[in-house]
Amino acid sequence: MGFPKGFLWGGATAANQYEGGYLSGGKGLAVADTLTGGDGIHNIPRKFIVEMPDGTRKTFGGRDEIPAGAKAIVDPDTYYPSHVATDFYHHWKEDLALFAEMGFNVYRLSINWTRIFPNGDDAEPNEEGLKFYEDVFKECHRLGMEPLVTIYHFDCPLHLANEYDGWVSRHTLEAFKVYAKTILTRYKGLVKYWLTINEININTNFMMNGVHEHISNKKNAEQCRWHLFVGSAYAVKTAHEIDPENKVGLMIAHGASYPYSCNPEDVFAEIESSHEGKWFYGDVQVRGYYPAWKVKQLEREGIEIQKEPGEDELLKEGVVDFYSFSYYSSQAVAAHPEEHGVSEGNQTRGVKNPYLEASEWGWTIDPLGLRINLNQIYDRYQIPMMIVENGLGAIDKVEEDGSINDDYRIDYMRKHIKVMKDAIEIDGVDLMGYTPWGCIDLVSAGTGEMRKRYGFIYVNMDDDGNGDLSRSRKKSFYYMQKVYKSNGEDID
Ligand code: BGP
Repeated sequence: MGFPKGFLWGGATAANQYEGGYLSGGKGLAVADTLTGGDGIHNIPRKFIVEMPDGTRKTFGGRDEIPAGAKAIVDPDTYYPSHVATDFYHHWKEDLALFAEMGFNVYRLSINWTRIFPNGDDAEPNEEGLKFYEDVFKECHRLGMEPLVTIYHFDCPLHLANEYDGWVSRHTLEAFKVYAKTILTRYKGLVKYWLTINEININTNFMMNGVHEHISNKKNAEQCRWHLFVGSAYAVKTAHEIDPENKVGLMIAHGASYPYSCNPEDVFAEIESSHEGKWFYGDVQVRGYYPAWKVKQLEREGIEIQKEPGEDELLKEGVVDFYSFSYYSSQAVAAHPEEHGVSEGNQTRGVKNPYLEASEWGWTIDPLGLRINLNQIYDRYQIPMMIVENGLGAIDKVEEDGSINDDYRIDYMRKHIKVMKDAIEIDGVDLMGYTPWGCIDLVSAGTGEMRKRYGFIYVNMDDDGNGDLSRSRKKSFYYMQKVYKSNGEDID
């Protein structure tokens, strides 16, 4: 009963939101380094400052289209949260020790492509970058933690974005293959758990991937998706060739979604939305081919994806070993959404669900939705699953004595861990691990804020870059420690 022996307990971070050291050790610029902070509660988006083809400067919202030929830049007078972030680059030993103290036996982190290849497509990798992660992985092992490494987490090299339109271009795919093979080779024996492309379903076609015209140009968006799928399959296949011990997962933002009502129109709207938003990405990476509805859709819209010989086969050869996903909240879907209120989500929007409460950022809190997901995914694919992100983004208050009493976060974690246990014990799903998001405070991907904190460890840093970056344990730190050290037995 309960969580199986050897269950992977840990936490998750991403280089562009956590590492800082944005030019240290030979690192190059990534698109994320050109994104400012925003304000998620007041709907003020992150921004890009870009140089237009005629040499003038313009500012765009983080999800806007940027005209072809325009180049995102780092403006010396603007504050960019990723440049220091919460500075794992200079605090890694201290942070890894805290993770181990919390009881982690796995730690999910991403490798910053531009630390290894500063422009993304350089002829030789940067040894200083390779050595940095090697030291981190060795320290993880010394402390009893398996690294779980995301190869690509929202960090398209800026050079590839500006000069090649990012993942729309085959050049980016080819550069990614070299990058993936380089790290898979270098870290053989040090890393055995890998994730290919973070939240492949929501980052396929926005500027984070370097793609300029992503809304108006559907053909580009589909080509971008194809390149990401091929890149992911290549990474899986290569990982298996380099070391048959390697286990590789996909990474999908898999919020739960419900038809708004039992009106068949709402039910069908939900099917279409889930097809497009989630299952498409799972089907391709678990089964190795495009689902029938997508083939029909592409035909109907006259979109012909540019493929190289052997790529269809590669999708089949590079199917993943496990299904890993992020889960924060759920959404309702209606055939006529304009008749209902809006509900925010992890880079997505749905219809307001009257049965659920939401966080300060408008993300619903729905533990049972996680159990629904675990059942649906397992029913569909019958492969092991891992929850590689989950958690509550909230404003924390530091008391005069320095304590942070985040009972709201403990409550969120407890309810989600409870349904994981139910899904294992009662539903019989094969769940192999749990790495909640932002186990230590870091920059929000969606809003660029620091005050939207997920951590069990507090970092003294604010939205404007003030703070001494000191670390302290929140109340939730001790709660998670108790859960982890009891292998999920003690969750009350
Ligand atoms: C996912 C990303 C993470 C992370 C998280 C929380 O989209 O994989 O990078 O940031 O969600 O989202 P946010 O930071 O917008 O609150």
